[in-house]
Order: sequence, then structure tokens, then C-alpha cells
Amino acid sequence: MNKLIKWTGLFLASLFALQSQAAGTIAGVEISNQASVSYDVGGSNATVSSEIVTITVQELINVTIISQDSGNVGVSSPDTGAELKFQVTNTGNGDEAFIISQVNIGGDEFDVTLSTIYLDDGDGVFDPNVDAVYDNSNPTSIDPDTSITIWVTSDIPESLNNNDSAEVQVAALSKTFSDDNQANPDAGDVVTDGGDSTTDAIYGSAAANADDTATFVVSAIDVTIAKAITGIDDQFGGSQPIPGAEVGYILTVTVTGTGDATNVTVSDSLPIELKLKNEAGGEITVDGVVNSAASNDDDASYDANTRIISVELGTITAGSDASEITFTTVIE
Ligand SMILES: [Ca+2]
Ligand SMILES: [Ca+2]
Ligand SMILES: [Ca+2]
Ligand SMILES: [Ca+2]
Repeated sequence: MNKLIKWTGLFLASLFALQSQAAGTIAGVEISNQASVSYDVGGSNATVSSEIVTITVQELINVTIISQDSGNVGVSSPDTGAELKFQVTNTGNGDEAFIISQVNIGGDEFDVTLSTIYLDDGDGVFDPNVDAVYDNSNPTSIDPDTSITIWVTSDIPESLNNNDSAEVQVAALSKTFSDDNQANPDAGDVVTDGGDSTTDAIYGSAAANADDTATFVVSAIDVTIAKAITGIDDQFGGSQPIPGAEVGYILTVTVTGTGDATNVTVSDSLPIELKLKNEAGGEITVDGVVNSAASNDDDASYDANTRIISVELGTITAGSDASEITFTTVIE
């Protein structure tokens, strides 16, 4: 009996923990409350309880959408299916789906045409053959306190000039409010019976922030990087990739198009299983010139703590010879 009560208590405690997340108490949860009064009369104690007062938590709809591109996104002119990356987070207390829309911002050099929206498959990498089309007529339901990554692709007009830019705003609107024909709800607006578990849906204040912008910039420069293994030497004179074996790599940076790519910086974060040979005393060769692993003495460096190789290639004119970076690693 006592054990049962104990386990029931633990279960309720864990349920409560689930419900007490950042989004707040989940929509549909009943909160019951009862007070009591005790008193002494005629030498004995008596207790009287109030009625139980119950409220049901309604659905608060909140969302954030945040651009995931670290800077301007370079495109060609014309271009098709140029992608912007956004993270949509359901910060409300119920399951909710959101309709994604795109608006061109004025006062810049061009506008884009919305192409297709994709739902990332979870790897954070855009692949239109793998990532599913995000269907605004049947958008993905998102659990409370959960995020999805979406790709919003656009077509870029032709005949633009280098460095022309276009700012694009992407917004997420609650499907519940959209279905209720409230295209631009204010905080506190209600869809009666529109919430989860037969609750009402209430538009939250965070929803006022449910858009973000990203910027396309036309770039006549195209910079690519390729990575390849040049060879493996194990400690027995063979070429087996075993712990202790040396693995050589080559990075090739190519600049095509017209104009200069400036401040070209290469970064290679070695996985936990690899380290630069001789680590802090190691070498990184850039276009045939041996650089040290130390910082601030030449164009290359290696951080033994983060395992990041960094190379400053500076300004590269399009069409010039590819830059080649080589180094040797050791398998841990
Ligand atoms: Ca909902
Ligand atoms: Ca524009
Ligand atoms: Ca993907
Ligand atoms: Ca160095």
C-alpha cells in the first residue's frame, strides 16, 4: 500500500515535471485547489474544507522563427531555388502547426520570388531530394518547446549587378488562427474552442516576434573547397588506418567568376579521432610553403584544444590558381 502511494507520487512528480516546461503548464491540464480551516471547540479540534475549485489551462500560442544563416547568402543572377535557413520553435503550451510566408522588403536592389519551402530531415543540411516539401495547407504539427528547421527557397531575377541585395522576411502564423481567418492576430486574441483538449486558443505576446529577415547578395564570385586524403602510413610500413597511423589531407580552394574574394579563411575542425601530427609543433603547408601550428606567425595555425586548423588565404582573384593546403594527422 505504502509502496503504491510512493510510486504513484513519483509518477505524479514526473508528470508534473513534464508539464512544468519552459512553455508552461500544458493546455488541457486541470488545476484543482482546496482550502481548509481548523478550529477548537469544546476542547476538541474540527476541520472544515472548502469546495474544490478547478480551472483548466487553455492553449497559449507562441512561436519564434529565427534565421540560421550566419551572414548574407550569396546568389547568382539569375538563380533558382536559392535557400534560406530558419528555425521555427513552438514556444506555446500545446501542439501547433504554423503557416510559413515570405515577404519581400522594399528599399533594396531587388525582390525574389518564393519557390518552395522544405522541412529539414534533421541533418541541418539542405538537400531538396531528401528534405520534404513543407505543405502550408497541411503544415507539420510541432510539440511544445520543440523546433523544426525549414528551408525557404527563392528564385533570383536575371540581369542583377554584383553586390545587389534583397532582404526577405519570413513569418510563421499559427494554423489555428489562420483557420479562424485571423491573419494578423494581436496578443490576447482568442479562438474559442480552438485549443488542444477542447480548450480555447489564446494568441501570445511572443508571437509578435514571429518573423525574421535574411539577405541575399548577388555575388559574381564563387569560392569552393574540396578535401581529399593524400595517403595513409601506418607504423608498420603499411597503409592501414589504425590507431597511430598518419593520414595526409589536401584542401583545395578554388575561386571562379569575376572580381576578388577577400578575407578568404579556411577552417578545418578535425574530428575527435584525429590530431595534427606533432600538434603544437606541427606543420601546415600552404601552396608549398611550410607554416607552423603556432598562431600569429604566418598564414596558418592549429589549436590543439579545439583541433581546428585555420588558414588565412587573404584576397584571391577569380580565375587564379587554386590554393592547396596540406597537412598530416595521426589517428588517436
Ligand atoms: Ca494547438
Ligand atoms: Ca526587396
Ligand atoms: Ca536536410
Ligand atoms: Ca602558424
